[in-house]
Amino acid sequence: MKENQILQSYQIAKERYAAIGVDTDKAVEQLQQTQISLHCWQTDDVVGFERNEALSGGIQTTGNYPGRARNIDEVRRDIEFVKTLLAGNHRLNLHEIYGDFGGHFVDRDQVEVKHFQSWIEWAKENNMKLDFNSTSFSHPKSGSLTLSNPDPAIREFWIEHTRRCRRIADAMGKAQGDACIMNIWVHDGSKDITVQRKRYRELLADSLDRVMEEHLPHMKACFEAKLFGIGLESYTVGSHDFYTAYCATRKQMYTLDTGHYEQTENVSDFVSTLLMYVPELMLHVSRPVRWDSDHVTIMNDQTLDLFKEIVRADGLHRAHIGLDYFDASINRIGAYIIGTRATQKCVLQALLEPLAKLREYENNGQNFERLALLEEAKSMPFGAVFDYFNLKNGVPVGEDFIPAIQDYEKNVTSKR
Ligand code: RNT
Ligand code: ZN
Repeated sequence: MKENQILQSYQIAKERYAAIGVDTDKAVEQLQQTQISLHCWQTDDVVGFERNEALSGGIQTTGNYPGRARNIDEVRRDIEFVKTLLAGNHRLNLHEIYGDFGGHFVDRDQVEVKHFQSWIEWAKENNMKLDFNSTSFSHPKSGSLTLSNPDPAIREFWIEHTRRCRRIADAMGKAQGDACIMNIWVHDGSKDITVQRKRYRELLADSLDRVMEEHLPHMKACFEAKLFGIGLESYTVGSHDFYTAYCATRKQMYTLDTGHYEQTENVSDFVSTLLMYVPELMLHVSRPVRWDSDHVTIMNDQTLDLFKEIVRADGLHRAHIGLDYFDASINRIGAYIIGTRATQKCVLQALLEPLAKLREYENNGQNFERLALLEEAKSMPFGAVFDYFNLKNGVPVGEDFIPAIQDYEKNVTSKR
């Protein structure tokens, strides 16, 4: 598309939105400030650099599209390229298994800040802030229970791991002058019926309390709830109700992964309650197809509703946005861009909602008018605003990112 066409379209869109009380310049500026935490594990199908073994622990990738990043340099190169195609300034979300272990085996209870020093430096050079995750899966001691394991030796191993990860996150946060958000997700659960549901939940709460004992001011922990894991279908220790109660009583951040709900549930309805009782939200924006399948995020009703609900609840400043999907069946860099752009499109549409007018109608009992405006808002020219946002940032507009990714595939990933 020609630059002047994009600018003209934006002017027309701006006037249309202004007529329903929406300031598009303001929405573009808010979108500019909205950072998305890019999940490093999209580059290599959640393998990491620890053992180069297959993924285990309730999650799975499917597909073997060529070009997977095989080492730290390839992961970095891919992310540097991804950055060039995205408007805005984003973060990088690392898992512990992506440490710079220098060719040595470093077990999870031995990991230290030094294993992430080169990431801290790389992030600084690339003007990216880091987020972090402890890694409880893909390990001989993972089994079906980690932090909630009744075996003291195994439980202590994972407590030590998670404590060390908090210290690493704190060092990252300190270096970047902005809190590093560390996600704690453990797959703990049971394949078949268990008669000791409460016992494992008590153990998990106790382990987490112990993990959180140390005062670390440059990091924030968040706790990810889940419905079930593959091979752990009957019971999940860290269920939604468990973590809602845990985060509410401990005043901690809750991680809402859009893949972790029943397919017929309206995930966005959880937002307002959570925002009342937990300090902040971490979002793992994903796409479940039939189950928690971690398909590439797209601009669908579920993702749109999620961000609309956050904006309607005046909660955008209390929500941290991260991506969490891993599709190994298509170009992985392309998957990154599709998912990030889709998330931005949803955030933008939420910001462009004529909320003041809608609230006014609702307060006056004008329910026909509310529904009519909600319907009309759906076909407003948000695409022109999104194109302008990308143009302004000097990144490809519309489908122009496709050839850029094809070139990168030709010159880089296909040679791996
Ligand atoms: C798994 C969780 C978790 C992981 C990442 C790799 O169901 O969603 O967030 O996807 O930690
Ligand atoms: Zn997740």
